This record gives sequence, C-alpha cells and structure tokens, in this order.
Amino acid sequence: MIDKKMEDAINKQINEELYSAYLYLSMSAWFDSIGLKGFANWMMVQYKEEMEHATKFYQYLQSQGATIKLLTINEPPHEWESPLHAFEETLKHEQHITKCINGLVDLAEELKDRATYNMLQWFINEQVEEEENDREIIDKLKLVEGSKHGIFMIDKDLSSRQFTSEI
Ligand code: OFO
Repeated sequence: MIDKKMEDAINKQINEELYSAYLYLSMSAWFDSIGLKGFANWMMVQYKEEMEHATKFYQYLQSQGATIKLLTINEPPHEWESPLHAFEETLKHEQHITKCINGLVDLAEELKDRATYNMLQWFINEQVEEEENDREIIDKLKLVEGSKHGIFMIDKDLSSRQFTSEI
C-alpha cells in the first residue's frame, strides 16, 4: 500500500533515471565519435547503471501494487565542448538527481512511509558514490589541462570500467 503522492513521485523519478540513462548514452556516442573509446566505455557502463536505477524504482512500485506510468523522456544534448565539459555536466546532473532523491526521502518522512524510506537508503549511498566518481575524473581532467597525452592516459584508465548488475 503506497500513498498516491509517493506513487506519482516515484513514477517521476523513473523518468529522471531514464533521462540520466539517455544522457549518458548520448555522451558515450559522442566520446566514441571523437575517438575516446575508454570515456565511451565509462559512459556506457553509466548508462547501464541508470537503466538499473529506473528498474529498481519500477520493481519497487510493482511490489507495492502501485500503478506504473512511463512519461516522456526529454532529448539529451548530443555534443559537448570537451571531455571536461561533459564531466562537469555529468556532475551537475548528478547533483540534480541527489536533490530529487532527497526530495523523495522528505516525502517518505512526511507520509511516514517507512518502506519507501528504507528502499531510498540505497539511492542515498549511490548518489554519494556517483558524485565522488565524477569529481575524481574532473580533477584528473583539470590536472592534465587538455593535454592530448594526459587525455589518452585517462582514456586508457576509463576503458577498464565494467558493469556489474546489482538487481
Ligand atoms: Fe546517476 O544515479 Fe541514477 O540517476
């Protein structure tokens, strides 16, 4: 049994997660188009993680016997000024997602919805990790100051990221 307000808010969050997936898939395509396969791989893994986040919320609504409503997904940008710009936009986006998750937690508290509050703790931790990952890559990109050699070193590093499902 879930409050309609929470049902609507989680349906909206499914859309946010699907947009995140769309954004990172678009970034993966852009990185690939400029020859940075390692960055493209990192974004492809991120895309898969976001699809999993959407699925987690979807399955949670199902487990509560709630109604799932899939909303329109906005078109993401298709190119960025530089790898640094793409990662700055990624961090900005994740900070937005953190606010959305915090908003859901506030609503769960207001509604005394303990089951949803509990489910959201995984997302709270995940957001800390995601913002930290983005900041680390931004720091590295700033250190190399756009040097081609530096970018290729980071690209090699990011090529090793692998997707592991958590659901
Ligand atoms: Fe990137 O954590 Fe979901 O959206």
